[in-house]
Amino acid sequence: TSTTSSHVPGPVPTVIPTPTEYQTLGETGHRTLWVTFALMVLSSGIFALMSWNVPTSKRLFHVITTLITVVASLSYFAMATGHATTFNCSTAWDHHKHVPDTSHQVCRQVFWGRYVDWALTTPLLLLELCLLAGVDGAHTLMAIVADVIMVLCGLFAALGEGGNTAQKWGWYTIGCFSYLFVIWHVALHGSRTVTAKGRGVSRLFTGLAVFALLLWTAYPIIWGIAGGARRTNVDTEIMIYTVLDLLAKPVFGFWLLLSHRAMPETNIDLAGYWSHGLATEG
Ligand code: RET
Repeated sequence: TSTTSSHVPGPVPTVIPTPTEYQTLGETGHRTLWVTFALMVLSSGIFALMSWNVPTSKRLFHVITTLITVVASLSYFAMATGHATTFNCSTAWDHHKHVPDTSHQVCRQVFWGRYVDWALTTPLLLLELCLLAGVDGAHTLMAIVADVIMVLCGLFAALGEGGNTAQKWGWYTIGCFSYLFVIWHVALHGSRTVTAKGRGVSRLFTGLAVFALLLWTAYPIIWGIAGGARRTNVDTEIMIYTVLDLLAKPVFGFWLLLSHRAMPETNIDLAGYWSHGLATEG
């Protein structure tokens, strides 16, 4: 006699598959990723060329600005070729009744490459603002650490439980508090220290800082609507982030480097630091 269950008479167990709705990028989103990659590469090339006639000791802002668009180029290359992405699946959400909709699940495409990009480039953007304003190292470092925590919170929120969970919105909330800490540090200390650098630098810092503040604040709003509540399709999300990224990186960079060229008092002399390290007291 056989002992395998296939010989046991009775009802055949059946698995009822949960219908799945995939929210993924389409042709428009895909093309947008490639175009953004090309624009980031082009900007990197122009930024590198802009440092051509600048002595190495005065290239700090050029180096940081170029690095920012180089990292963005890598991130967009990864996303355009289908890397740095995954699907986050959860039970669907009924937006009218505000309850889970158990009839199907939703798997939304998450481009985690963005968070790798942001974790590297937003600290560099903050560093530029702090260097421009003359913010001390301690406060610059605190702002940068809070900024990295902010981005990691966004990553955990994006990759954690997919539905409208306390976990997801908890990470998001912690991220928003970290962001407030960043603004507090850069705006408060920056506006205090920049006055010593004169009117021109003050005006430039204020312009760049307000521009950055408006743009940066759009990111958590878009995140909440698109990645968080899943109220837009993936292509729309890609296009909005592209506009923000182009303004926050290449446009910000051109503004900074062109103004910097016309304002010798924005130069930062690292020569002493490179050759002697930081001085000790006493
Ligand atoms: C997240 C979600 C968690 C809460 C907050 C966020 C803020 C993100 C920001 C991103 C800025 C990106 C930039 C990219 C440059 O190209 C992570 C979306 C507050 C501020 C400037």
